[in-house]
Amino acid sequence: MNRTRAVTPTAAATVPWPEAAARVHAERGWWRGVALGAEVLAVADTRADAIALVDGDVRLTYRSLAARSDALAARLVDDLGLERDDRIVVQLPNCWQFVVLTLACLRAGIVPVMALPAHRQHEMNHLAAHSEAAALAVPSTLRGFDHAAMAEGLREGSETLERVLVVGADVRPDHVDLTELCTEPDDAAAVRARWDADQPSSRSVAVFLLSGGTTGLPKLIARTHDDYAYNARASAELCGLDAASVYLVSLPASHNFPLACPGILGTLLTGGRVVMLPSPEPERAFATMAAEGVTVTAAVPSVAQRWLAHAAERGAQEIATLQLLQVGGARLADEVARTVRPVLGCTLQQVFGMAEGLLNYTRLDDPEDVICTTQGRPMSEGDEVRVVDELDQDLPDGTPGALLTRGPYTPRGYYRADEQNTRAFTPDGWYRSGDVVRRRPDGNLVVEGRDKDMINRGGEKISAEEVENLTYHLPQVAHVAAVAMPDDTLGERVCLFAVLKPGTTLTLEDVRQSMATAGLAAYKWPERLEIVGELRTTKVGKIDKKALREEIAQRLAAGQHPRG
Ligand code: OOB
Repeated sequence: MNRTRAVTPTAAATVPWPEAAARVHAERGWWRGVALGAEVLAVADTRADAIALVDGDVRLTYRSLAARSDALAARLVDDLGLERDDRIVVQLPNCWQFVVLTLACLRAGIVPVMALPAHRQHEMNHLAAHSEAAALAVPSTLRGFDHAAMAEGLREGSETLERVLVVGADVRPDHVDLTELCTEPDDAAAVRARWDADQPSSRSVAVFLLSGGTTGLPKLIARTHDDYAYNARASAELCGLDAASVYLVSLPASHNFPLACPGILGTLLTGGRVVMLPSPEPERAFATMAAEGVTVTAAVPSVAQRWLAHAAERGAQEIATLQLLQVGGARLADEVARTVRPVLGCTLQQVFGMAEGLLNYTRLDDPEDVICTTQGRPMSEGDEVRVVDELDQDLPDGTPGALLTRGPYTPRGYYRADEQNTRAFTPDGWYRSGDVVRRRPDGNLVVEGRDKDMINRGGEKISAEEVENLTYHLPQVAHVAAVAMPDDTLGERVCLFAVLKPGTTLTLEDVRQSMATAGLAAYKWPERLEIVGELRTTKVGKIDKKALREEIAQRLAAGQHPRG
């Protein structure tokens, strides 16, 4: 390809594990020194005729999935000019092409940046720029939005983006039809041999995940082949997956939870079957679980609640094959947890995880009390967890404090983010999760809250700073604070407190319109605006977000209308 600009090698901007830690991870067998794509293909060889992937009418055997992935890897390089270590921002809905593309990237050592379908110009532009991506993969249109047009706009404004890959009908001549590139090759053995002989290093970056976000723009988390393979493989083992497992993906596939906890990759590493569904809407999710004999799936609490309501009304016959429902991404209320087995007839597993690494799971054979009232305990013997006070002093079990963690699948820093890393990681490599937890004497963690400036809207993470920064673009705004307000269905939504400049007015619609214009993903737009005379501050003069959260919670409880 005719490169207009040299880009940073991923290794140059990735914080590695210290060599001593890496050695332990390898000695303990957590890191296998094998590229993740090769590990999947080794399983595929033993399950060649079994169905690996289902998306509507499309059913791919392991043989076909492997051949298509290797062929796509070759086409990305030979036909499109992509090179090892190039980045590609992947913004696809849950479709079979997502899986083929991800595996192709793992085989060729091209690094997917896992964007969400809900992202818009604001996020996509940042992801492409920060990763210095050479390509984008998008649907042509999705839910009425023209992703291909957005992608073209991004390419025009970018120095690195060369290729736009599109899934869907009517692909423009200057874009690449990804589905066509995913066809089976004439000579599967040849492409297989090519990538077997030319594998990316297991220590290199396999995928970029997005951080839940506390800063102005989303950060990138570089997950290596070694660590991400372990993440998926150990999760699959803990969840009891095997070749008979059928895993339904209805959360956005690019999120760590459905991608590798154990998700798509963990299922493929055990020879099971992955079923892709574009949304968790109960009617279709239940029908799909019935048709495909789904045995395991993942949901965020708000989705689990919709499924519970659906089953309470219509019965759970359709999901009779479902053995395990994983719920995570946000706090599941104990009362709701207790209804899962009686109403859905399956085992509940609580998952408290993060794209940054650490995964906590309740175990399948835990007592009902542990499953329903805790968020589980670390997956790996290699996970280190500390619960500390403001001075980073360890707290005794039972006392809530900030969760710090290190381990074999928790990277030691964000990608290209030296300044943020000094805040988010301790000098000896502990990740400050921003979660406030209590550890029980049995080792299980209970999530009590958080000390990070993030709003968790039904599992979708929103950085208060990102919302505030965009609000400051409005000429009427003098001061602003975005905080979480409680919500029955989603847990939290964004409430904006604003102080206006004298003589001006502002409506919620004005704010949302400006965010639409700025190209911010819609799930981040504020859903309530409170105009106030001043923002309460703490003793040290910082905006007192805790007081604002309490204030809006009280106003909602009292049924009061927004001020302004
Ligand atoms: C998952 O990953 P992220 O990166 O979208 O968000 C991580 C944050 C955690 O730090 C915590 O604040 C919150 O989401 N969270 C939970 C939770 N699970 C995640 N808060 C309370 N209870 C839970 N069960 O959300 C994620 C990644 C892998 C697996 C599952 C979830």
